[in-house]
Amino acid sequence: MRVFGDAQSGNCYKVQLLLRQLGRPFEWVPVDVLKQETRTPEFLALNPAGQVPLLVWDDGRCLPESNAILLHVAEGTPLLPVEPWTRAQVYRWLFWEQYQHEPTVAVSRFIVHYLKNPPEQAERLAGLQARAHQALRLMTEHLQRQPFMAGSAYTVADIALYAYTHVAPQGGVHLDPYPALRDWLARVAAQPGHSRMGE
Ligand SMILES: N[C@@H](CCC(=O)N[C@@H](CS)C(=O)NCC(=O)O)C(=O)O
Repeated sequence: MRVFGDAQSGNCYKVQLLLRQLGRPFEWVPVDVLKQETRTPEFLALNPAGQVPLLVWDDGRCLPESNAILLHVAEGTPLLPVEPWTRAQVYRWLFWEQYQHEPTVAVSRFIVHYLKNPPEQAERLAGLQARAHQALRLMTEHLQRQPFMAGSAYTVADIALYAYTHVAPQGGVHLDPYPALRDWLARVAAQPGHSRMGE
C-alpha cells in the first residue's frame, strides 16, 4: 500500500505510526501541503477533498481521513478492541478528536509553527488556544481515571490523540498544567514499535 502524506502533519503521522507499529510494509509518498501539492489535478483525482493522509491500496482503492484509515488498518489487531463497549470508547475519542481537539490544537500549531504567527491571526489564535486548553483539560481529567483513552489498553484512540497533543507546545499550547496528560504521552511513546514524528 502507499500512504500519501506530509511528514509534518499530525494527521499523516497517525497513519505512519500505526503502520509501523503493526509492522505493515508501506510506501510513503511525500506530499508538501504548503506547496499545495494536495491541489494538483493528479492528487484530486485520488482524493477530491484535496487532503492528506491518503491510503492507496495496490488495487487502486483510496481511503482518505486519518481516523477512518486508523480504523480500517487496525481491524483485527489489539489496537481496535472487538468488545462493543470498548470499541465505542475508541469511536467516541476518534470523533471527539476531529471535532474538538484537532481543530483547536492542530490549527494553533499550524498558525504558530507554519504560518509563523502572523499578527492578523492573533485574535483567532488566542481563541483557538483557549479552546485547545479546554480540550486538553478534558483529556487530563479522563486520564486521571484510566491509563489510556479507551480504557486499560493502548488503542488507535491513543494514536489519534497523541499525534497533535505531543506537539501542542509548537502552537503555544503548553502542557505544564497537565501532569496526567504528560504521563500518558510518555506511556504512548513507550509502546513497542513507537516511532517519532518526522522520522
Ligand atoms: N479530517 C482530515 C483532515 C486532513 C487534513 O486536514 N489534512 C491537511 C494536512 S494536516 C491537508 O492535507 N491540507 C491540505 C489542504 O487542505 O489543501 C483527516 O483527519 O485526515
